[in-house]
Amino acid sequence: MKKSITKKIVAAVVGTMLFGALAATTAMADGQKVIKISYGLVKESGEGTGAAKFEELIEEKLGDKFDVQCYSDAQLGDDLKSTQAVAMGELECVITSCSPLTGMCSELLVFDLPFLFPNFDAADAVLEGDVCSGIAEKLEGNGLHVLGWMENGYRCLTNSKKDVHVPEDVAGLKIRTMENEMHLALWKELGAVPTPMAFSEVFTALEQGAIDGQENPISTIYLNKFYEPNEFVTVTNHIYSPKLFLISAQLYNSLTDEEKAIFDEAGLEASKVARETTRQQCTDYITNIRDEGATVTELTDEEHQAWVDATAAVKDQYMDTIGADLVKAVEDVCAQY
Ligand code: KDG
Repeated sequence: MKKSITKKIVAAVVGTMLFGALAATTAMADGQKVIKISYGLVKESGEGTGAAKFEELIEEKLGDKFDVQCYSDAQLGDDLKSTQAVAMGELECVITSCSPLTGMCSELLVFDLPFLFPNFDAADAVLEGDVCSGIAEKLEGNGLHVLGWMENGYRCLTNSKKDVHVPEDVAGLKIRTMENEMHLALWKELGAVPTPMAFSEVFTALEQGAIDGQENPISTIYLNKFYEPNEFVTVTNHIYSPKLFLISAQLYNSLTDEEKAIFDEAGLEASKVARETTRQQCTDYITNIRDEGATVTELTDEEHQAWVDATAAVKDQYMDTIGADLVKAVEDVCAQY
């Protein structure tokens, strides 16, 4: 009898100690909310630099409440998977290409139109203007709050087969594309064989010869060493790709007004740093890629025009899907630069 009472007392004491430890641990976690940022490129990329800047700003101003953690190289999932997790409130933040999200928000297809943005000033004016405010409202309805617009950059072609100058040169080449209907349509229109796949699978597919080429900005081509399996690089600049820096709307709406303002301000500053970094890399890395022994072809004005002409039909094909008004609004801004 006496032993069983002793056992019960010991069990009660141990249970209380364990509960107290758990409560303390939970209290620590509650004291600092963890904010995980998922992105697909390497830490040295523009988006990696932007994510680190956001982490610095939030921990400087709200470090007692939030612990920002950045996860590169699609460690937490590729663009679409991570964005879906953020929309569901299962993940806090993501930096993603717009192209895989067009099923969620068809207006984003406007950024897949070839040769729409004549230069970076036009891109900045659109990304910071009313056009993107409308898209942000649509995304809010999908559970996603826009903290800022970062940048993938102007997309360029790489391949393992030939030095490409004009559209006819890509006939028959198996070109990896993002999982996006307009990208598929564009390369099919040019006579290539478009092959959609997630970004994280591209390097291996190139190495194994499952595909002949891919298209991404110069900064991505260099940082992900695509010039190794693809010795031919053509600076087509055929599409300007922005990126979205998103936070769960559920999490954002749980913040105080002061916290929201700090998050929004940090998001804008981090996105500006990210865009500046990507642009500088896209300029500097052309030389780096040549130094690695790859052939880098920069188009003549005549060759550039041939690409513009050869891709024009894709725009007509998607005008209704995107919305003629939205396309015109973007073109009107771009016409000023
Ligand atoms: O996760 C990486 C993507 O966001 C993007 O940077 C890569 O444009 C890209 C692509 O081709 O998938």
